[in-house]
Formats: sequence, structure tokens, C-alpha cells
Amino acid sequence: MSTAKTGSNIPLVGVIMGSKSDWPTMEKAVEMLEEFGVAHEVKVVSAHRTPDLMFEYASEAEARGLQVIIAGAGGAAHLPGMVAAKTIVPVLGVPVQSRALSGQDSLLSIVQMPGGIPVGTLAIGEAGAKNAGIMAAQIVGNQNAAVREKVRAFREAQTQFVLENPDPTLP
Ligand code: RP5
Repeated sequence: MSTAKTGSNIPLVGVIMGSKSDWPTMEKAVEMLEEFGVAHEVKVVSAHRTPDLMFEYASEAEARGLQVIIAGAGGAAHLPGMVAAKTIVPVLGVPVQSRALSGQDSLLSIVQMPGGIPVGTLAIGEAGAKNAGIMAAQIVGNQNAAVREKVRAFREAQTQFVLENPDPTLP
């Protein structure tokens, strides 16, 4: 499997997306994983164009040691739900903003899972991708103190920045 890996460790988080065109959105998730030092891999896996690869990826995820899968897709966004159907590794779904319907289609495709097969669905677009990266780090951080403390520091710095910049009229 030609999976792009970052870092030398075995990946704990798999970041997959339906198309290369999803990368400008999904890289926001990867930026957060890199900030928190979470070993991860990145790959295009399409529910519609490479269905066998999608099944293989999902089927092997647990044995390969993945703790979270972040799956982004747009339009008729079946990737997160279908991956979730083939693994018990938690799946976070990112609705990519589509051209035709601004991501409303992506959101509804991902969020409306039938009871029994959960997908943790984030917001449409870059905010959702960023939050998926943070949430994946929080899940990994349950068992990894170094990651947990990096998430805590990020949250504290974010709070401090707002408190130190209360005047909205200043540049
Ligand atoms: C989905 O179709 C992908 O996730 C992407 O968001 C959308 C459009 O894909 P491209 O036509 O740009 O490859 O499967």
C-alpha cells in the first residue's frame, strides 16, 4: 500500500480523503496532528472510485495499529460511513465544502448514519478538518501523556491569546 507516512513512528491516525481535491481542506487536520506530534499517514481513498481499496484500508486499520481514522469527502460523501462500517476504529468524518451545494450535501451524507454505525461528524470545511485533527489527538492523548499535554498547552495558549487581545478594533 503506497501510504504517505510522516514521522518515523507507526501511524496512530490515518487521514484519508476521497480525492486529491480534498487536500487543501484536509491538510488542516494534518497540521494539527503535526503540532501535537501524533504519528499519522495520509492517503487518497475513494469510496466510489476505489471501493476495494477503501474496504482493504478499513479492514486492516485495527491490525496496523491505527487508533483513529479521519475521513474527509465531499458531495455524495460515503467514505466516512463505509469505512466505519468495516472497522471498530473510531472514524471522524469531515464534510468537504462542495462546489454545487457548499458542503450541505457532504454534511448530510456523513452525519445521518443509521443507529449502530457511528461517525463522529465535524463541521463543514477547514474548521471541521482542524477540529478533527484536534479531536484525534485528544483520543490518542487518552493513552499518551505527551500528546495530551501538547493539546492542553494548545488550548491554554488559545485562551490566553483571546484574553490578551480583547479589543476587536485593534489590528
Ligand atoms: C468526492 O467527490 C471527493 O471527496 C471530493 O470532495 C468530490 C469531488 O472529487 P473530484 O471530482 O474533485 O476528484 O468523492
